[in-house]
Amino acid sequence: MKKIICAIALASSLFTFGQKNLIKNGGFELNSEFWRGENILTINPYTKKNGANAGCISEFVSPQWKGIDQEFIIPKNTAAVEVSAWLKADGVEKGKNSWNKAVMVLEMAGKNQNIAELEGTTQWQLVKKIIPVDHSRSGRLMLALSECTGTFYFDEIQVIPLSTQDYNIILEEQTNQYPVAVIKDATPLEFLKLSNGNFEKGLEGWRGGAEVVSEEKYEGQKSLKLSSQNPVWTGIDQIADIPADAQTISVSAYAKPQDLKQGKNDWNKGVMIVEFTSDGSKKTSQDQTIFSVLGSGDWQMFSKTLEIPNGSKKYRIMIALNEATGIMYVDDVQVKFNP
Ligand SMILES: [Ca+2]
Ligand SMILES: [Ca+2]
Repeated sequence: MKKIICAIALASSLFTFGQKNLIKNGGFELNSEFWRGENILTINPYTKKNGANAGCISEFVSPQWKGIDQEFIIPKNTAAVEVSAWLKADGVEKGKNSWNKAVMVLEMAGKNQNIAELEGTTQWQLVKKIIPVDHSRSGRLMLALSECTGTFYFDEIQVIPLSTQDYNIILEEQTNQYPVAVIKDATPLEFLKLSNGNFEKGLEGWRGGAEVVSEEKYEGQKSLKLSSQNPVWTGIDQIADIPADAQTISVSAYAKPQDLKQGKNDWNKGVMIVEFTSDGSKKTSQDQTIFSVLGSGDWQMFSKTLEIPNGSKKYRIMIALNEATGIMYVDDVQVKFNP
C-alpha cells in the first residue's frame, strides 16, 4: 500500500499542470468557511492532521445522513481529478446497510462515486483516488456520516485537476506496476499502541486540552501539566488496542501534585483512570483508577497490574483533574501487556 502512495507522490511531483486545490479551506484553518453544512461541521483543534484544526462530524443518537459539502469548478482541459484527504473514524458503527458508514463521496455529472468508506476506530489515513473527468465543468465533494453513528474526522482535503499529460503518466504507472486501482479506499486498521506516553512530542496521540511543559519533568525534556482554578473535569485521554493474547495489563506513570485541592467529593482528585471497551465505546467493566493524588509532593511512581476484562479489545487512559483544583504534572506513562 505504501509503495503505491510513494509512486503516486513521485508522479505528482512531475506534474506541471493544475497544482491548484479546487477545494477551498480543505484544511479547516478558516474554520467552516466555504463549506456547506456549518451547523453540522465541528472544527476540532485537538484531533487534526495538519495546521491548527481539522473538521469533524459526530452523531451519537439517531443514525441519519449528516454531511457537509462543497461545490467546485473544474478548469478547462482537465482529464481527471485527484481527490485526496486525511481521514479518521472514531467509534463509527455501521448503519442498516453496508454503505452506511463514514463516507467521502464525489458527485460529478450527476453520478456519485465513493472515495472512501470508514467504520470502527482508525488512525489518520491518507485516502487518494483518481477519477476521470468527461465533460463535467463542476463537481461536488461530500463528507458525511451516512445513516450511522460515531465521529468522522477529516483534514487536508484536496481535489487537484490533472491534465491529459499528467493523467497519462499515472495510467502508465498503474499499468506498469499496479494492474488494478490507484488506492483501495481506506488502508487497513493497524494495531494501535499507546504513543507519546512521555510527552516528548507534546500532546501527539492524546485528545483534549492541556499544556506540555519543561518547567517540571521526570523523564526527558517535557511533562504533561494539568491545571485548573475551577472544579471541572480537566484532562486528556488516549485509546489504544489490547493484543489478542494478553491476560493482564500493567500501567505505570509518574505524577507530581502541586497545591492540588480536592473538590466536593472524595474522588475529586488528580487521577489516572483506565477504561476497557469492546470497540472504543462499549464498556466491558468499571473504570479502574491507577492513581489519585492531592496536595503537594515530589515525583512519585504509580503502577498497577489489572486483569483484562472479558471481551475487551481497547483501553483508554484518562489523565485528569477530576473536579479538583490546582496543578498536577504527569510523565512517563507506560503500558505493558502480559500473556
Ligand atoms: Ca488542518
Ligand atoms: Ca517526559
